[in-house]
Amino acid sequence: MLMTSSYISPFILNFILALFFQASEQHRRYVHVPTLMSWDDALKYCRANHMDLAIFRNQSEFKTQHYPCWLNRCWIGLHRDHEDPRVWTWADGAEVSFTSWFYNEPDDLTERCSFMWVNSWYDSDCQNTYESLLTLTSTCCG
Ligand SMILES: [Ca+2]
Repeated sequence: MLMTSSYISPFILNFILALFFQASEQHRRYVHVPTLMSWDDALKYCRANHMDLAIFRNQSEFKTQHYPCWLNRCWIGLHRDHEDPRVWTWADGAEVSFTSWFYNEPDDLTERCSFMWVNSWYDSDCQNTYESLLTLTSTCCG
């Protein structure tokens, strides 16, 4: 005989899911990958592992991430738009609402990818090989 005491109403379920997504939004997690790769290879590595190159929506998400990329440069998910290189977009297509460019950067329209070093971002040739900083996506790891 089936027990009905474990039944959760759709209303309660929606409430629980809303809390879960709110919690995961507040705790975006990042992973440092010390392997040297081009930007494209780094992105392929991310996608194969259900992650994305790092995305920062605001200062508070960014300021906790300086340490892993203090000694070495790390690719992040910011790249120039394919159609208009003056426009920057995140690897997942999200709108750019926060930036932390170094003084005088970005400085070259042919440098279509970006890396972070200490607490600043730089545009760079996508074929250069750097370490990477990844964002865990909602399909990965809770
Ligand atoms: Ca540059």
